Order: sequence, then structure tokens, then C-alpha cells
Amino acid sequence: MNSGLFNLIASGIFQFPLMPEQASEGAARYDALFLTISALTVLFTVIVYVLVAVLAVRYRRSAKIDRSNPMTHSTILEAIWLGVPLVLGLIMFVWSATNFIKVRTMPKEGKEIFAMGKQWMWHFEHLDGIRENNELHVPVGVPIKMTMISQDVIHSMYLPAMRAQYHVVPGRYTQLQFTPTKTGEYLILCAMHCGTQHSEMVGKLIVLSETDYQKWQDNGGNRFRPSPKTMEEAGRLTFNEQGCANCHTNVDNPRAPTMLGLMDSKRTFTDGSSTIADADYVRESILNPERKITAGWENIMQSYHDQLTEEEVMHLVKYIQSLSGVKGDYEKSEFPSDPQATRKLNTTDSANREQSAGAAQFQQTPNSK
Ligand code: HEC
Ligand SMILES: [Cu+2]
Repeated sequence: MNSGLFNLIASGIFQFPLMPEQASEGAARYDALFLTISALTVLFTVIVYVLVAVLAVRYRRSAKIDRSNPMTHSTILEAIWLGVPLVLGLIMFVWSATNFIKVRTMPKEGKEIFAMGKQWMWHFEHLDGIRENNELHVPVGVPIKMTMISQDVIHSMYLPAMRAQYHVVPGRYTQLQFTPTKTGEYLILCAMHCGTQHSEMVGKLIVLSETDYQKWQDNGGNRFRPSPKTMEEAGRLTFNEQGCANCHTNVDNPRAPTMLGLMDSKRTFTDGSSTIADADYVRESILNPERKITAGWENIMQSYHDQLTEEEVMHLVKYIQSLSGVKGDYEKSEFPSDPQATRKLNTTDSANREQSAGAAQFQQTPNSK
């Protein structure tokens, strides 16, 4: 219906400067309808007021107008003023209804997101467990299906650039769908007056390209984790994240031997045998440390067999190789009081959480049922 007009609008010619960007699959369709209805409203308003003005001037009392034979009835005129609005009204109705059905039909495939509204923030959870506060990352071109609920009062999820909005109420799940078509950052608003800080219930919808989204997901949703540029750097990250640095410091210590200068050095083992440390030896020491126990230490290192991919082991080997010459480039010279600390820091979206102003509030308040 109205496809000529629709195409004009879809091509952006009618992108009204006051409207938010069109960044979803349904946005152009929505704008076409909205602007058409607005244009018709303006048009009829103008017609009515111009007629009022013209007739007021023409038929003012002092005007010399022939008033002898006033018209009482005109079928044609009535047919026009009833018929035209009727047809237009029906067109608007069918057009709106099809649009509405499209918008409210949830996609069978796509990405599911759980959203929670709370005074005054948005909390999102992805199926893979990644959680976000006041930020939502989605891939471009994939239908997004949101299941939403409120922890307190009625809110309303509003994504202007997606032309998507729906109520978020306590005690019942509601749904919202959209398919982003453009990468970028867009607003997340609350369209329900939900309390004093309602206007601050603002978040960011971040639409990423397929590859960027994959990267973001691989980082566990942590945008702030540096992405390594070299194998050596990747190895250093893994070394710290896996907690290797909690035992292996830049000097031999009672807990574990240092990695500094390990490569190409002679290692002697508790059974009296010895070898020159090469890449293969380091790999074996990581995956099966119990096979060769370095003399002077105990067999306390766990096997990383099930925990590291061959790629990660390769990165570690490269990193340990890089430590053979350079002294002092090695992190953590003291024991941290909590050996698990490094791990904990890196396993979740902690950086995201700290970034979010409402985060603490969210964690402290139990479900206000
Ligand atoms: C709980 C402390 C501990 C942790 C954690 C630990 N190691 Fe070890 N590691 C040791 C000890 C003790 C030895 C020496 C005894 C042995 O050979 O098993 C050792 C030996 C090694 C060796 C051989 C060193 C030599 O002197 O020949 C390498 C290589 C190594 N570890 C790498 C790693 C890497 C990489 C990680 C992290 C993925 C790691 N270790 C995690 C305690 C630890
Ligand atoms: Cu709200």
C-alpha cells in the first residue's frame, strides 16, 4: 500500500530533522505512517481554518453579497466531505493495523534478551549469562526479542532510533522486538513517568557489527578488557587471568620457580634427571606439571589440561620465551593476599558493573516484591 510514498520516505528524503535516526528494520515503515498521518492532519487543519477565514471575510455583515437564495443542501458536497475522510480513515486504519501486527509479532528466530526495569535503571541479561547495566550490546541485522519485567513500578522501554517502545510492568512479562540495521550508539529511554529520577533512566543501545559483537562476546561482555595485539601480549593476559602470576613471580620463591630466564636454562628434577627448557618442556609443564617436578619445589601446580586451549598454551609459551632476556618486565613480585583475586576480577563484567551508576543499588536491594 502506498508503496511510492513509502519508498520516498524509506530512501530518507523525508527524514524529518526532528526525528531520531532510522536504525531499525521497521523505522522507515513507522515514519512513513507517522508522517503521512501528520501531513493529513496539517492539511485538513489548514483547509478548515482557511475556509473559516475566507468565509468570515466574504460574508461579514457589511459585505454586499447576494443572500436571497441560501443553499440548503448539496449531495455532492456532502458525499465529498464524508467520502474523502472515510476512505482516508480506512486507509490509515489498515495501514496502522498491519504495522502494529508486524511490530507486535515476536520473531521466531533471533536473539533473546532479558530486560529488567527498576527505579531508575535498566538491567539486561543475555542468554550466555553476560549482564549489563544501562547498556545493551546487540549485533546488527539480527532480530532482537526482549522479554521485560519491572522490579517496582511501571516503566516503559523506549528505543527511539529503533521506533520500538513497550510497557515494562511488575508481575508480568512483556515483550518487544526490533531488528537493528545500522551500527552505532543509540538512546535507551523510559517512556513512563516512573518517579522523581525518571528522566535519568537513560541507557545506551550499542549496535555492533557481526565481528565486533563476536569480540565483545568473547571478552565476556567486557569492553574494557584490552584486546591483545601480539601473541606475547595474549600470553601475558592469560598468565595473569589464569592466576599463574600468583605463584610464579619475578624471583624464585618458596611457592614456585620464576619464569624469568627459564627458557633455554638447565632444569633439574626431583628424580635427578635434567633437561634444557624448550617450548615443548614449557608446554608439558603447563599441561602435565606432575610429570617433571623441578628440584626445590613441590608438586602443587595443578594440571591445566582441561582449562587451556592449545592456542592459549602457545601464547603462554611465547610469553615465557619473552621473559628469558628482559628482567623486571614481569608483573606481580609479591604474593597477593587473595590468590583468587586476579581470577575473580576477570571472569565477569566487573568493569561494566563499576561503570554503571546504578549498579550498587541493583545488587544491594533484594527483589522488592
Ligand atoms: C599453585 C601455584 C602455581 C600455579 C598457579 C602455577 N604454577 Fe607453574 N609451577 C608451580 C610449581 C611449584 C612449579 C615447580 C614444580 C613443578 O615443576 O611442578 C611450577 C612449574 C612450572 C613450570 C616449569 C618451571 C621450571 O622451573 O622448570 C612452568 C613452565 C610453569 N610452572 C608454568 C605455569 C603456568 C603457565 C601457569 C598458569 C597457567 C602456572 N605455572 C601456574 C606452581 C604453580
Ligand atoms: Cu522508568
